[in-house]
Amino acid sequence: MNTLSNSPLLERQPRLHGLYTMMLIRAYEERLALLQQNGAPGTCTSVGQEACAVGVISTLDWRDRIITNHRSAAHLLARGADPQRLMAEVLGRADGYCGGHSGSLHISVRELGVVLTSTIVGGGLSLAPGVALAQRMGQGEEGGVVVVFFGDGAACEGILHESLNLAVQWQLPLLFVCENNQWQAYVHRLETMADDAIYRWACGHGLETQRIDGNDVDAVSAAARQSVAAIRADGRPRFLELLTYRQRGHLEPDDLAYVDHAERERWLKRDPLVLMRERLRAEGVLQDNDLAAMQQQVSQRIDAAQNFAESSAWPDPQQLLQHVYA
Ligand SMILES: Cc1ncc(C[n+]2csc(CCOP(=O)(O)OP(=O)(O)O)c2C)c(N)n1
Ligand SMILES: [Mg+2]
Repeated sequence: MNTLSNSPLLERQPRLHGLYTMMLIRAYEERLALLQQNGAPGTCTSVGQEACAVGVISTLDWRDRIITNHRSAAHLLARGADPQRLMAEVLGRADGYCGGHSGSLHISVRELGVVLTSTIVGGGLSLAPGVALAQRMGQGEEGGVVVVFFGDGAACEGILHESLNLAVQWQLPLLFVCENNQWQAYVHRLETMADDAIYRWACGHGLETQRIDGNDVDAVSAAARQSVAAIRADGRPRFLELLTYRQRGHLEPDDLAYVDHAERERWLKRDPLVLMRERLRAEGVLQDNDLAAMQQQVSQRIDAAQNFAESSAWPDPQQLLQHVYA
């Protein structure tokens, strides 16, 4: 997980650690957005959705595997990815996790159990039952759970129902996590769904489902902990719909001209970082000086990540086809 060996405070307090990880994700994403506005390769950020990644992934252990999507950075950082190697990858540099060959959209990190990133919308859903079947057939660690993250747009594809059906039929240890962030690229979700309660669609296949406030990291982690424990106990799939909001554009730069600003304002008032920060303050867990120290450490790590990434070499052209053919 994140290297916080010099921060005993965070180690003592898992919820402070969660807030710290959300701050790290936010700062990483905002730095990348800035770099993209200045010509760096494009990526989709998950600003506003940090509580989903941190809430779910904080309940996993090293037996578990993750399948992510085009908003992959939050999932990777919550899993403990090094921001330096992640940023190097996104900038296409040799020191990145995949040697600069994948960018943010196709990254996989074996040592973190991040099996793949699918930028094909719904692609992760099509592969997740296979990964979970391999797990069930003994190819992973005993008791491991597979988690697939996908969006509300992916949920509108027929593949969701094929995956749900197979997961139930084959009794797969698979947690479906739908991050319903209200947007499907430049289309609002209510324009594409006759029934906007995605969690109910999974009920039809016989899964236990929950719809959770995805901006409340405590609520997300409680639901995920319960779901993961249930999957470990009976080997059957579960489904979570996390209601959240994509604060930035689909890609950078994006002037958000198509966005309903009143709706956006309502969601910004429920920013997941602010919610958690104020709750921990009210509980007396977080003091102002702790927050300042956390913010300073986050800023230093993001500056270091940018320096590392920008000074990393470009990949050797001779290795262009490495890992392309088996
Ligand atoms: C099969 C496919 N169709 C279209 C696209 C273009 N596309 C990329 S992201 C996206 C929207 C996906 O919406 P959602 O699943 O809600 O994820 P979010 O972007 O909100 O995280 C679309 C249409 C794609 N990558 N793959
Ligand atoms: Mg969406």
